[in-house]
Amino acid sequence: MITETIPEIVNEKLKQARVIGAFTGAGISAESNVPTFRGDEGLWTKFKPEELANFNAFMKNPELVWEWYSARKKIIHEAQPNPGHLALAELEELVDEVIIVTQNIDNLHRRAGSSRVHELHGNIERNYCIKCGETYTDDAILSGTLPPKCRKCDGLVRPDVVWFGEYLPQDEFTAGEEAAERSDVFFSLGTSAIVYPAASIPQIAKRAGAFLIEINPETTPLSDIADVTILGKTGTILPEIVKSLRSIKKEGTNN
Ligand code: BV8
Ligand code: ZN
Repeated sequence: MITETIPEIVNEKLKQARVIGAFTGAGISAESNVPTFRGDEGLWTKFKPEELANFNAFMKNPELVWEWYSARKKIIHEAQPNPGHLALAELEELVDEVIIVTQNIDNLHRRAGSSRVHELHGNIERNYCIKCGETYTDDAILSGTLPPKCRKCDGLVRPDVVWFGEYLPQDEFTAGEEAAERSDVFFSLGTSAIVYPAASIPQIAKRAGAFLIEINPETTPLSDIADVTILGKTGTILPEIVKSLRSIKKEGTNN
């Protein structure tokens, strides 16, 4: 079902749910003014993410790749969690288990208060030396010249994110698969669902029997298998969903 409003079945499924999973992409951070990847307002529209977020591009032109990442780091440092992130954090008060499996590297789910977050593609606030593995915070490196060099071995320092052609952190991906398999209701929020193997997570949830709810302003390849696709912004729809679940739960306790 593809709709612009929240169908009653969503409230029914959420009321009964014990475990809720949420797979999120750049769209959930769009209302925090963090640009998405493939939208036309994309940060560096002249480049495709695949061209910059890859190891060869980094080795060939570390200055350019670091210009892109330091621009994004500055935007993310200024960014605040938006009502979509906050609604997911609030859901933890209403449901036994809420597990976030995110492709985002902006740390906004944790900053919104979500306590169980699995980062499939790393975290832009972490950096490490490609030679000796020494780790660096943003403060340590953004004040210096780019590309940053390791103070221990003079190796190149890179952001701790998963680039195209690189493997995802196995523990995070396994945790994401397990969350998908255990979820009664599984959300796919603000993602074009085209980057693999991350995009297999909501498919695993559906195959394992979860009720799959997609919230995105446009349809995606996932819309074919989602039980419900709500065409809208997560910053608008998620707070509405959490508000009605809260009142249903309150009624339940009153009578
Ligand atoms: C891998 C971190 C095994 C970095 C990212 C050829 C060679 C090598 C690999 C491949 C290949 N061909 C295909 C592949 C696999 C490749 C892949 O899937 N490519 C895609 C493009 C087809 N995957 C990989 O390479 C992965 N690794 O396969 O390793 C391997 C190993 C060796 C050799 C071969 C294979 C690694 C993928 C991880 C890449 N890293 N990010 C960084 O961020 O800098 S991916 C990047 O895309 C982000 O993580 C992002 O999250 C992710 C997905 O994008 P979305 O989040 O969905 O964002 P997008 O802009 O696309 O969509 C936003 C949506 O939000 C839109 O639908 C929009 O309508 C909506 N929206 C807008 N506003 C709102 C909204 N929604 C709600 N509310 C709003 N207000
Ligand atoms: Zn080093």
